[in-house]
Amino acid sequence: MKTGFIAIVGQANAGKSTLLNSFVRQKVSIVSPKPQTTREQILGVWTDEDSQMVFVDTPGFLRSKNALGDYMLKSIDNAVSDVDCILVAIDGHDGIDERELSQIERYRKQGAPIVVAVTKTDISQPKLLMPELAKLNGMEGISEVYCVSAKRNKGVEELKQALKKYLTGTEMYFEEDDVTDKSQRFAVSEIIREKVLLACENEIPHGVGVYVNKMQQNGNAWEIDATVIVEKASHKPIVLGKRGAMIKNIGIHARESIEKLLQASVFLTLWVKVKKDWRNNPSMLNELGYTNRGK
Ligand SMILES: Nc1nc2c(ncn2[C@@H]2O[C@H](COP(=O)(O)OP(=O)(O)OP(=O)(O)O)[C@@H](O)[C@H]2O)c(=O)[nH]1
Ligand SMILES: [Mg+2]
Repeated sequence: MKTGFIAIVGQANAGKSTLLNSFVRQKVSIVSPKPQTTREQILGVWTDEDSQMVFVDTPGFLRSKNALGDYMLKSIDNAVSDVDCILVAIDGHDGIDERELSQIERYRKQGAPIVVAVTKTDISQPKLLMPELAKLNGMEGISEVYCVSAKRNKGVEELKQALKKYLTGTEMYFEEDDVTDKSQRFAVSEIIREKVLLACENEIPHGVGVYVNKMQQNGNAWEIDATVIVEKASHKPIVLGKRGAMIKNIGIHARESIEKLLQASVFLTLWVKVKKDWRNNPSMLNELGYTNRGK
């Protein structure tokens, strides 16, 4: 049995979480077109007959502007230390820029082998991609470069198989049927946050936190009560929408996804509350779990 950890890092929106979900064939990390969707390390576990691969999803790179940003940066640093391989996701349709190259340079210092996954090849133009790939192939410190489309499931299996050779462990870290290290409660709060991100524009998504107040199973149904926290009073009416239409819509989509996750009926109640500047408030960050939640 070969086992080990593979950190997935890269710019915000590069497709890291989509790739992680594709590796483990289940949605364990939320996805949205908004940058900074992922806020902390999330493990996705893949076990087959000869290996256990633990993929570590991370927040995209950011310039931290508050305590939550500091936490997110710390979780990237944390994720790349002591892993068997660092998988750098680069958005193939966006092109490769200096930021990506300098980050690869930084990772080289960690000592783990670096593999590059050029993502979103389904929407990249081959003519523009070729010179970029040549740039990467010639770069010192990169062990391999793979092109994938996680959305179309192209190249993902090949990449996963190729990553097995970097595993250095022999002991299983998780049970055979585990897919993530996170709890159901965490998954529920993240699903609600994902639906808010998909529904809201501008700066609102960055200042949204979700707290699950109650999660109770009654027979084959779950009663869930959660609060969507916004950081400015002016954001509350936007998230609520005209006569509550927006939050109702968020609730409908969240409920559908949670029902899929829990394989049961769900009664979901959502509240919206303002907690001014919560991203800089240590006790709020703690309450929302941006410390060590989900375990
Ligand atoms: N067309 C296409 N879109 C993709 C692919 N992979 C990801 N996306 C889209 O790219 C956007 C960002 O995807 P995420 O997986 O959330 O990206 P991320 O790198 O985890 O982003 P952060 O957590 O914000 O750092 C979403 O809208 C995805 O649907 C792909 O293979 N093809
Ligand atoms: Mg992500």
